[in-house]
Amino acid sequence: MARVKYLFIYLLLQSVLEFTYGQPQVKFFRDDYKYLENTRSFYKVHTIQRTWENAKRRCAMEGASLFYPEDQNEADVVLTHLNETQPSYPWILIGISSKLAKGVFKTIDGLSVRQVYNKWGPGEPNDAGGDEDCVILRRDGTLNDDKCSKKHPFICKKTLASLKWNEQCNVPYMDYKYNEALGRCYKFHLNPLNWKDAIDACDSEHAYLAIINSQNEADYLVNITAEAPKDKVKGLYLRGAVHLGFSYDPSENGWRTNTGETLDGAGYAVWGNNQPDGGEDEQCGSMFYNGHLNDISCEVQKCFFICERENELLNILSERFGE
Ligand SMILES: [Ca+2]
Ligand SMILES: [Ca+2]
Ligand SMILES: [Ca+2]
Repeated sequence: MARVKYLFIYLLLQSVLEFTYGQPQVKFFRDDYKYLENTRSFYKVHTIQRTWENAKRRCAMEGASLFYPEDQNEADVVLTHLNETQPSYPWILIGISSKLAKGVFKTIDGLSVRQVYNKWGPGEPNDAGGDEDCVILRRDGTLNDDKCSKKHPFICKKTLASLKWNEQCNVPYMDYKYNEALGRCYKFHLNPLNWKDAIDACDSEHAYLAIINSQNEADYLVNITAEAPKDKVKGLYLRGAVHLGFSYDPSENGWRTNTGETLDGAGYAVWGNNQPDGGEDEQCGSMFYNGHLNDISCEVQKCFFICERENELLNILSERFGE
């Protein structure tokens, strides 16, 4: 039995070490991205349709970029992949636009369209109505300029060469920090968002808006908040609080974490002075920089926020070694 156990641990360590040292061999970005060897890149077909700007932002939030074909080969490979996964989509948005200068089509990384795949459809780009600055790739492989305000499916792309692996947190995002005592990873987001958008931002990193489950965790979140270079962030946003994963649930007539627990049940319910104080205007959750809870608007105020993530692999390891 002991030998079987050690063999298992050995194999497990082996897989950890591959992640750590074997980066070029590890062809994994996220489980929702498909690796295509032919272009040595990962792709995700997004089925929630978005405007061009929103699509670009969503890909960036996932640590990727809005796809455009670099050449005929990539156009062929990705259209084949699209055919196999979403055969009903007539076209997708791609990372080429003329938003900066009318008629001058550039990729999101600043290349002229002439330097990349640029097989326009007949008569395109025609700038119909003087209002077509965002490019779509049709199923037949031709490009068309279309209105940027229209929502379409799109693809995010990550090259293998640009992939960096955060070995401690088992994610492709280097800014997640592992806390050994808590067995969790956290990221303090320095781009202020409203509560709902913060949920989305954590979700795009396969994490969730942090939930405090103990005084220790509260202390740690206070620490990383104190250490974050917040003063460098200019602009209009609410200072003094960070969004957390809880909100008011009218059907329960009480506060619940985003996993559905009461605050006491989750393990931490220390409110700030006179909080909650916002009534119907403040039905989402945040934490003052000192760790005390505060109700906050779900959509009005932008704040910093913290994402939390469990590290499945490390959990397995600690379970196995701890038994
Ligand atoms: Ca057009
Ligand atoms: Ca937690
Ligand atoms: Ca409040």
